[in-house]
Amino acid sequence: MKKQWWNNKVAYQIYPKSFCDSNGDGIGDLQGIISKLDYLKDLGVDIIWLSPIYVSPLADQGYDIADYYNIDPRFGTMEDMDELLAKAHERGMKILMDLVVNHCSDEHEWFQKAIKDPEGEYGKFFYLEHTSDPSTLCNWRSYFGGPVWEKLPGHEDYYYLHVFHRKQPDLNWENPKLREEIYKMINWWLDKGLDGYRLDAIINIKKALPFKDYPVDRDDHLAACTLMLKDATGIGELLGEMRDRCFKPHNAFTVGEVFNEKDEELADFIGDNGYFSTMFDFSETIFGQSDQGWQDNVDIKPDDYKACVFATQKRIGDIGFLSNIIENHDEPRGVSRYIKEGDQSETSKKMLATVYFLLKGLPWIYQGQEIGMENLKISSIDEVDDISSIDSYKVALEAGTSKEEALHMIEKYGRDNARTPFQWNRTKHAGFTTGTPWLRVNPNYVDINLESQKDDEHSVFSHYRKLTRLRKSEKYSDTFTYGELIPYMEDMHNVMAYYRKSQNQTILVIANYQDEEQTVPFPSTIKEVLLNNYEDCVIEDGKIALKGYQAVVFEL
Ligand code: TEU
Ligand code: CA
Repeated sequence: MKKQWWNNKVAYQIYPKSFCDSNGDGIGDLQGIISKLDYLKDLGVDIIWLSPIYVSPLADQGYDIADYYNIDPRFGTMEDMDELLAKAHERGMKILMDLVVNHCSDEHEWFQKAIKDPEGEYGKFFYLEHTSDPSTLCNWRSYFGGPVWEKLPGHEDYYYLHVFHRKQPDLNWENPKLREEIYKMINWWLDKGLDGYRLDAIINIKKALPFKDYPVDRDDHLAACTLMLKDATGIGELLGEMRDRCFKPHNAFTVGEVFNEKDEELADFIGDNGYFSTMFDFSETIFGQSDQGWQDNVDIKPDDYKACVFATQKRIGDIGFLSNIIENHDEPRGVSRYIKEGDQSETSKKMLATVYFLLKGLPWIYQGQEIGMENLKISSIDEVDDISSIDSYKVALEAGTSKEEALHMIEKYGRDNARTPFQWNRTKHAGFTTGTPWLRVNPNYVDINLESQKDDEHSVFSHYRKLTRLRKSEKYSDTFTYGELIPYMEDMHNVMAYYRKSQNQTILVIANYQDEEQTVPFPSTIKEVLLNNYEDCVIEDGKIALKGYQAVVFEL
C-alpha cells in the first residue's frame, strides 16, 4: 500500500442542520460551523466532511439537491462557504462536501426540463419509461419503501425511476452528457479549493439493464432494489472515469459510501490506483439487518462486533486503507448500539472509543460522538422526522408488530437518533440555538453536554482528545497508522484485544467488553501504559484483571 498524506489523520463528520445555529432560526448553519473550528482543531480533527448544504427542498435532508452550485440559504451563502474553506485551511484542516450524484431533486432544473419534454435532451438525464401500463415496469422496491417508479408529473404515460425517495429521481449515468455535467460540477468545486468528497450511495449509479423483475421478497409484491446491484457490472468504468477526470488531477481526498461491494473489487475501489482514497467499513453497521424490515433485525453483541471488525481487518490486509466509524447520520448512536442496553456509562463509552479508534484505518468521529451522545426516546410516531423511520414503522405494523414495539424499534435503529442537535451546554436547547430547534434536543443534554466535559480530565470528551493525540503522537503514530493488526485472545468471550505491531514497537489494546470483571492472560512485560479508562490495572502471574468495560492500551 502506497503511503498517503491522510493516513495518519483524524476525520470528523458534521451534519450541518444539527451542529450549531448562528442566527436563531433553529437550523444549524455554516457560520455555526466556522465558530466551532477551533473546537474541532483542539479535539484533533484534520478532515471535516459536511453532509449536504446545497440548495435543496430537504425532502431527504439535503440528499435531494436542486442546485449543485449554490448553498441553501438556510445554511448560509457562498461567501460563508468560502470563509469556511479559508478558515479551515488556515488551521491546516481539510473540507469535504457530500457528492450526491446517484440522484438529484425533482426540483432540479434538469428534472423540470425533463417534465416539459420527456423525449428531449433532459429526459435522457433520467430513467424514464414510456408506458401507460405501470404493471409492465420492473418490481423493485425503493430504499424508503414503495415502488421505484413514479408517474412523471403532468404525464399519464411516463414513469421515472427513483431508488430512494420519489423526490430523488435517479440520474442516468449511461448518458455521457450527464456525466460531463457531473464532472464539470465536481471540478468547479475542486478548483474553488474544496479538498474532496464523501461519495453518497455511489454503488447505485450503475443499474442492471435492461430493467427486469427480481423475486418478490415481501408482502408488498416488490423486490429489494439492492438485488439488482449483484447483476450491475461495469461500475468501475464510471468510477474510474470520475477519478481520472476529477479527483486525480486535483489530488482530492475521497471516501466512498459503499455497501454491497464485491470482495474481488476491493483493490479496484481503494487500492493504490483505486476509485476512492478510502471507503467506510460498514460490516458492523449492517450486522443483523433483516431483509424484511427493522422489526426482524437482530441486535449486535460484543462478540459479533469483534468478529465483524476483525473479519474486515483480515479482508482488507494491505490492499488499502479503510475508514472506521461507530455511527453516522443514518445510524443510531454507536454507544447505544454497540454497548448493551442499560450499560451506557462514561467508562463503557470510553472503552468503545478505544477499541475502534486504534484499529488500522482512518478513524472518523460523528458529531456528538465525542461527548457520548445517546439515542433518543420517543413516545409517538408524530415526533419522528426521518422518512426512512416512518416507512419502517409502516412496514413493521403491516408485519404485525405492535405500535409500542414499532416505536421501540425506531428508538433503536432510526436516523433521528444521530440527527438531534449537538449538546453544547446545559442552557435551553443545549446551546444549539436561541430559537426553536428544527428537531427536538435529546432531553439528556443536562447530563451529557460538552461544557461539563471540556475541562474534566476523566470525561468521554477528554478521552477522545487523548485518543487523537495518542494516535498522532510522534512516537506512536507510525505504529497506529501502518502497524499490522493482530487479534489477541480472539476467541475469549466479551474480550476485544489486538496488537498493533511495527518493526520496533508492539502495542496492545485490551478491553473487557462487559460490565462484570474479567481476568485475561497477559502476554509479556509492559514498557508503558499509554491509555486507561480506569485509574490503574492489576497484572499478576501473567494475567490482567480487568474491571467492567475497562480498556487499556500498552506499549509492550
Ligand atoms: O445513504 C445510502 C443508503 O444506502 C441508505 O439507504 C441507508 O442505508 C439508509 O439511510 C439507512 O437508513 C445515503 C445517505 O447517507 C442518506 O442519508 C441518504 O438518505 C441516501 O444516501 C440518499 O441520498
Ligand atoms: Ca441558522
